[in-house]
Amino acid sequence: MATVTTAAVAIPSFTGLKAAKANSHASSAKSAAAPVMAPRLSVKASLRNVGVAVAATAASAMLVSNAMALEVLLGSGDGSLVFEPSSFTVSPGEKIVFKNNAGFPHNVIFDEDEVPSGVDVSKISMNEEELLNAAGETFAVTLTEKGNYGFYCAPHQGAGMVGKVTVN
Ligand SMILES: [Cu+2]
Repeated sequence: MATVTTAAVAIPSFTGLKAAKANSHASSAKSAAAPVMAPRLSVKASLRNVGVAVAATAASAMLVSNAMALEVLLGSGDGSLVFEPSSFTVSPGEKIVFKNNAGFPHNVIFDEDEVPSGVDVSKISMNEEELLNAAGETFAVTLTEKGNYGFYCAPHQGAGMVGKVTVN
């Protein structure tokens, strides 16, 4: 919240200096060069301040989105065909991000026999034919219905690439 306040203060002051610079240009024809220099330096300094404020705001926004998402790796660090973690709990509405890590292609399919009643698996799964082929590719899903969900990777289900998530 403090960073937002900083940005709100810095940007209007920058705009004000820009206007001051324009005014000094208009009057510079009849005045000496020296008075024009001061506003120019001020504009540079305020530009730097705006840059810092914007960067700080972006960083705090990123922290917020990270706190709201759980990351699940597709393929473990040693190359095993598993979800990591393969069993976890999230809050209703918490974002789950499945991220390609090793042994791809992978995908994420929720098992229609292992979801709370009334949940449409086609709305929370990738298509069976759809695959994450490159490192770092992601599939994100948000589950709102409380209960236990089972999911698997279609190409590697037979190899044991299955997982469970509890929404509670
Ligand atoms: Cu897989």
